[in-house]
Amino acid sequence: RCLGKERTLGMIKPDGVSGNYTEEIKRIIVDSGFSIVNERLTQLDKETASAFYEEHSSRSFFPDLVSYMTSGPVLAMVLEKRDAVSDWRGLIGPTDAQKAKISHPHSIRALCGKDSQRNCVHGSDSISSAEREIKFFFEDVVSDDIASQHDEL
Ligand code: DGI
Repeated sequence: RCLGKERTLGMIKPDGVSGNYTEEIKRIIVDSGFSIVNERLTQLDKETASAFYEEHSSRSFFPDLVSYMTSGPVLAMVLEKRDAVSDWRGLIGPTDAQKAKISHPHSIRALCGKDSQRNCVHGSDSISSAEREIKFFFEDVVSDDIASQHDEL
């Protein structure tokens, strides 16, 4: 791993995968200077999706968010480059895809997102979130172990 490089978690959400945006998004990722150092296509269940978005568990949209995130497979990717966390957030654009289409027309959410929930892609919002989220998908956290840990919370 080169000095100065950083890693973030990128994810293509169920609408992005089922809408056949995977190849186009990967092209944008590589053309923007990221390396895709690992990837995993997986189906989240209710427990794992709830654990991933735990910080939003008290929000009114949480049940809808969990059913959306479990509606089909997601592609989780470890993305690496200098300033990966903030550069990937910049590339995906604002949370609300409707706003993204106006303010960030070249962003990925403008390309394939629908609204503030079905926004096609995810990106870690800080270096510490990136570490947690990479572990979540790539150190076997998407497994029965974590689901049962979450149940005990
Ligand atoms: O980090 P982001 O994905 O840009 O945004 P976030 O951390 O504030 O929210 C995480 C996800 O929760 C977001 O991608 C979609 C969902 N969400 C956020 N705000 C809303 C929302 N879903 C609905 N339905 N309505 C919201 O206002």
